[in-house]
Amino acid sequence: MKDEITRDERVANLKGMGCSRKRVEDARFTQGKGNYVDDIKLPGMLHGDFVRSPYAHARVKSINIDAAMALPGVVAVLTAKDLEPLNLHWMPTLAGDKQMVLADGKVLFQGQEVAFVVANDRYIAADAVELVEVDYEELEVIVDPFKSLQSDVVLREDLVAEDGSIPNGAHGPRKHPNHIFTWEAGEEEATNQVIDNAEVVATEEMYYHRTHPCPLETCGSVASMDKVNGKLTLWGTFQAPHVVRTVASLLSGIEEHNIRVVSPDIGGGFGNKVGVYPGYVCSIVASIVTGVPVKWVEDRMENLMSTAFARDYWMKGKISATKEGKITGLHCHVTADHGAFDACADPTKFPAGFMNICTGSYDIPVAYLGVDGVYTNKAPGGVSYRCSFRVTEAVYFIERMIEVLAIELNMDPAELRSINFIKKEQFPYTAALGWEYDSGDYQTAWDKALLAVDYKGLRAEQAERVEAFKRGETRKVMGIGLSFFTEIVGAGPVKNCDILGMGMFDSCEIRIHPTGSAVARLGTISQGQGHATTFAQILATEIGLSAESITIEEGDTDTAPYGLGTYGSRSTPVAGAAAAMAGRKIRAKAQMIAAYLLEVHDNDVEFDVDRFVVKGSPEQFKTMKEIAYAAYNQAIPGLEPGLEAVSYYDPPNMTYPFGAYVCVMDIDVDTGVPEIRRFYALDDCGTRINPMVIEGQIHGGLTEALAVALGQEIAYDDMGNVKTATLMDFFLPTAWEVPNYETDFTVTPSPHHPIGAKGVGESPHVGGVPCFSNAVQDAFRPFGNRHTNMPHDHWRIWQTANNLGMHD
Ligand code: MCN
Ligand code: CUM
Repeated sequence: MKDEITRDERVANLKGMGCSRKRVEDARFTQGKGNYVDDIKLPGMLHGDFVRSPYAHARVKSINIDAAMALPGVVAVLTAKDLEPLNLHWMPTLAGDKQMVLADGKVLFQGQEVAFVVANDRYIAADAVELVEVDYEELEVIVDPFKSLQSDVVLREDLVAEDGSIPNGAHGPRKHPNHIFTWEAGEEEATNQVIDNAEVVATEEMYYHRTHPCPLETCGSVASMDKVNGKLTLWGTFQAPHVVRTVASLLSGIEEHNIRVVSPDIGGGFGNKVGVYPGYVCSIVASIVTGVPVKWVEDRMENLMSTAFARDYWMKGKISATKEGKITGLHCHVTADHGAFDACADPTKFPAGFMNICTGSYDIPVAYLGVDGVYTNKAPGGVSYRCSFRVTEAVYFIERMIEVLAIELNMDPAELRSINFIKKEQFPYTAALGWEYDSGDYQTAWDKALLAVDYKGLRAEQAERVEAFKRGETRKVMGIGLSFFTEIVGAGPVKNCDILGMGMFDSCEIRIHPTGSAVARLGTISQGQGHATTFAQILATEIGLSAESITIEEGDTDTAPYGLGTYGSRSTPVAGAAAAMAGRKIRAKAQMIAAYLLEVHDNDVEFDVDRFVVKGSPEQFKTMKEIAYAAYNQAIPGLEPGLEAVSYYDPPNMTYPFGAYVCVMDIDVDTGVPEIRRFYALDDCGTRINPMVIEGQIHGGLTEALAVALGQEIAYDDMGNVKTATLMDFFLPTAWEVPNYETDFTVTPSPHHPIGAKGVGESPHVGGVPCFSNAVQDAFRPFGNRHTNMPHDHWRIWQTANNLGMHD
């Protein structure tokens, strides 16, 4: 048989890996056809709303619901007392702690859930919230973790024994009633010895402020308990729907097969939707109590005040080096403010996430990390926000320490990085704090980045600008922000990583239809990352059917195979690998079918783009479409009918994407306004599945990095009031603030991933925050700046200039 199109055309038709295929989901999203939680409307559905605490710390003396219940349209008002008989007034957190679902005797942060009002519509519910009378007795508020560890005020009375002793927490002994855990990695004594005897030592303290992912769609759920068939259906903003099903079953006692959890379209997650919130539990209980569906959707203020925050890390570092700039040791201590309940979303064995990647991209012989988790009167949550489990903190820490060391050594910070990079031939590289980096070529990426921006030229220009400033010819200073990051994504080997005991594998199930199209279901869930587009591309290349004819489904636990969900940029490293492996199973069966049809031995056919050909005789072939049909209409000896496969993939290691970023900034010292002149981002995420989607991820992550570095903050006053709970106060960048990003790449495949791909979703944020911050700090370096804390908003930048005497 002669082919009508060329091989290149056949490859192009597949729209497989490497192709900038347009996002298939966007036709729906851009035409108002998305289906989000709040779009779900069920017959007879009721609406829930929370009474929340105005105080950050108070005893709840009484709750009077009479007036609220008397309001027409109010169906129920739930308090902790109602949940207690069901043992649902508290719930387990992902970090091994427990959290009040509704205030049980006291409140511990402003905005904490106190009562749940259920009414015929959202407006009545909101009115009734105002009618619930709560009698509070204010208690002393602690918002400073250092003070918390010194205070006589016990925040979590439930965690102190009657004799006053302090029982162990989920992560071992606790030093104080307000202490959560101590977590250590590396060798402290050996590190101290090296640092004490070093030629050069730089020390610095830095605060990575509290912030919030703030997805445009807030969190919400709709619960529907069908009492006739005993089935609970829960729609919600879940980044890990299967885990929610298991937890819901364990908590409620409803058998797991009777629970269906669905994540419909999600309007941005960014980590905010990993945690389990009281609203989810209350909507379930309310549906069980009332017998009709109950919806709960939070508003913007509720989202910013009470759901998963990010960061809030006080970091203290010491780094030592030789006079020539070779780093010899690194010591890091963190005081981690986890708020009122430890509800961080980390793999169980890692209470401070992967903070122990804080040796960064550098070959550091000895290191130590100690983290102390502390309770305060702030919202619980933690970790989330494009972070890869605290990797933003780790990279910010090391990239600031490098800059400070460069000042100490009076050396160029780009050169200092070069001197210390882990070298290409050292991979796989075992870092001092335990991780095995899979692959990397840092120097090549760095050289490419520095060349692209003409780094030398920029430094010369900066030096001239400093002189001009000193001569009084300009009021603008120039900063060159550098960052080189190594990410750790793809949790992760089941032997190391679990969430609530569930090993962190992931899954893909493929069903090929007789006409050669397919549906594939995965254990992950897109929140905007474009999985429907990109997973189909992996499968297209692996099984030889066009991506256009492969439907991707995620998020419905009744149909998708069990998976651990989407966060920590794990979808590509784990579910992407499962997709490739399932695709290969399809291919293996297809090979047998092809051989049968072509009347040759199995080993005499080979895969070629979209078909199996007889080796050495390319005119003899069967396309995957033909093979799919044969799988259903031919009786093939020794083979079952049909063409399906499933893979549960336990990755042998995580993947370690990396990148080199440069930001050039001009700062007006009189207004404190930074102007980003240039931003160059080189990312290496191994094999690239869809370059356009990758670029979109990078633009998004960089913009969120800009936000965090230059102004975004969840700030509290001493009374524990949240000062930034609206978008008037909480900085979300718009097109106005966002510069033009130049993206670039190198490709260093992961050696253990079936298609060599690493994750990328969180990389730009992880590398971006230190890059923007370093740009601000570098602008002031020639005037004596060493370190100033983020967020670098206009006021703080102005203050920096002022403190350096630049307004005199
Ligand atoms: N990709 C690719 N080639 C690679 C790696 C990734 O083409 N080598 C593509 C993937 O196919 C996928 C996207 O890039 O379409 C992101 O993949 P990956 O890095 O595996 O990350 P996840 O899909 O697991 O997404 C999670 C990550 C996280 S943890 C946060 S936080 C974040 C982020 O994604 N939240 C987002 N990006 C987001 N983007 C949007 N629009 N919305 C969010 O909530
Ligand atoms: Cu850490 S934010 Mo993402 O992992 O969902």
